[in-house]
Amino acid sequence: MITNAKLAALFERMAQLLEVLGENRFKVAAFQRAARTLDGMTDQAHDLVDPGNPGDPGKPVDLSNLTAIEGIGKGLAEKIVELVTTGELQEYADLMAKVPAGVVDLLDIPGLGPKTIALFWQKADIYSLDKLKAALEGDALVDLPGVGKKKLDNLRKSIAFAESSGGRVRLGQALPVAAWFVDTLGAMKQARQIDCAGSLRRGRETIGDIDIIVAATEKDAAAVSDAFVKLEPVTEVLVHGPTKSSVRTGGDAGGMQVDLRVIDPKNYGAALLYFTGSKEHNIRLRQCAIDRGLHLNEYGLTKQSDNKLVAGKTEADVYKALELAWIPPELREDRDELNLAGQDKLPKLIELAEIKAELHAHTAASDGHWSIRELAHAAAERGFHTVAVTDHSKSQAQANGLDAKRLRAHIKDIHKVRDEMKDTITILAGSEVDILADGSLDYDDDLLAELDIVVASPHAGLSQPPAKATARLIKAIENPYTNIIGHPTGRIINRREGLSPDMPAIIDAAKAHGKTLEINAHHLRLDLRDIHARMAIEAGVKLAINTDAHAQSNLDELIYGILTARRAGATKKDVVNCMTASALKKWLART
Ligand code: DGT
Ligand code: CA
Ligand code: CA
Ligand code: ZN
Repeated sequence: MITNAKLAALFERMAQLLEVLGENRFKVAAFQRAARTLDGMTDQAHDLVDPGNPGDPGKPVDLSNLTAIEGIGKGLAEKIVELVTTGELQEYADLMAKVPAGVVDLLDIPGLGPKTIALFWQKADIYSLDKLKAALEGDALVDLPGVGKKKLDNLRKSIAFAESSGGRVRLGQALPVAAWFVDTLGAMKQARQIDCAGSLRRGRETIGDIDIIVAATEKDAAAVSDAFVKLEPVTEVLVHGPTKSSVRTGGDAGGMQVDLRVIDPKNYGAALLYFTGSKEHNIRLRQCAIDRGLHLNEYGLTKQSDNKLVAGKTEADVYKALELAWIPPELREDRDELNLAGQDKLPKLIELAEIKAELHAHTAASDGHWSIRELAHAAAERGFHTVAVTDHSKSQAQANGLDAKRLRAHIKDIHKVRDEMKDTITILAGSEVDILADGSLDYDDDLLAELDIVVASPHAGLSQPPAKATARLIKAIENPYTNIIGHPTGRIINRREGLSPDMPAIIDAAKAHGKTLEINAHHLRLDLRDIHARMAIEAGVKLAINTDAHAQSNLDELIYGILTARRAGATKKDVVNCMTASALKKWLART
């Protein structure tokens, strides 16, 4: 099925291509608007397509369900129908054919827009990343209109940063692909058990490759492997054997390697343990086995004396035979988990279902795609008792941030819905207030005082030096109206480094002032990152886990924030979103 997200990505890409080609800006804007609308829609456009009339193929397709969507005219509706019914779009193929493939690659470089790409292509004959990198070795491009020294410096930095990701993909890209493979193969009757392993199971923010482990008997192994290498997203088969296969994916699951291992059911737990890693955790475990006169490998735990199998069917069996509690995958990084497991003192890690409040979300008042009511209903459907409406502040002009007057009107609107829905969910009137470059907040104190909750976040000035960043964030923490520091560094995974403040100093300040640091669950952010969240917990600082939802689909990203928090060793006591409604209310009144 073509999801709204796929349609939106395609229209966004078409807008970029049109811009590169210097086409009419109204046409560009129409594609951009359609992309935004589709991205924020609750219904799937796919379901609104008229299936046609097979008995009468000449009968025109009814577009009215699609054209009823704001921002979708007849032309765009026809394109959606073409995509949904044929899986392709001729106009997209035509546009792609007009632009060299290397130029399309340039669109993926962060901070490099279509207009500049067009300029480089037309005026400097640059139509690939290699050519761009060569040109950036000197300052030749500085003479092009609108291209200053600073812009070129930024471009050099962002190319270097993107390349330093070393082909690792974000957790948020890999997890849905892995889940699809697990579901699809798991449906085979030969697959007795199936799990993700590797860094994905450990919830790391980026993934080198996807590892999948499946249990099947020896006679069924080949059937599972054969099915795997023939699955639709597979574009290249790197290895194909009955017990180990490895493929590369294309299309929406673009450019990922997936390793599959087929394991005899009696060794399944040992294999899952081994291939979940981390490698460092495995090495510790093996030493632990040796100390007990045992031997551990991917087939099981055996006695050194007579090679007899002691454990192997489940992970818990193996840990138990080593006198350890079962260790959650997110903690298997060779920190202190073996010690804690030996003393049965592992933290009871937070779970998705323990989150009862969303404290950072946007509506159409700024750059969200939904109303206060829609947000509140979606939060209530997830079983939340509280939701905070936190639209952007005035400095975020490109995100339609609210000035004082609009915020006051917005607070009134929020209160209206709050009163209307008071039996369903508690709605807080808040704001995501910009932390300006000097650490002051984007609204005056008297206005901040009218809000129930303040999430203070850095958005601009993210390349300032560490000492400035530290002073900036500490000043925001000291502001008496601040409740939560939102995405404290502003980093974007694989794309933007963000601020590099002195984290221990930030954590000290948060502790001293009783303030909370956010793990922003958006798959591009995961900010605080795991190691910093761990430092915060160890210092006794509370965390918030928020989705920063701009639309319904963002709420599903909460899982990435949870995985990050689990890697930090967080329990529900460490996370303000797990508080009861009354405790949360008290907390907000106090801070
Ligand atoms: P990635 O894919 O780079 O994000 O990280 P992982 O942890 O998924 O690593 P990967 O895919 O190379 O291997 C999966 C697991 O298999 C790894 O976490 C631990 C285990 N493993 C792989 N190679 C070795 C090894 O040489 N020694 C040990 N002890 N374990 C290994
Ligand atoms: Ca892996
Ligand atoms: Ca692997
Ligand atoms: Zn936000």
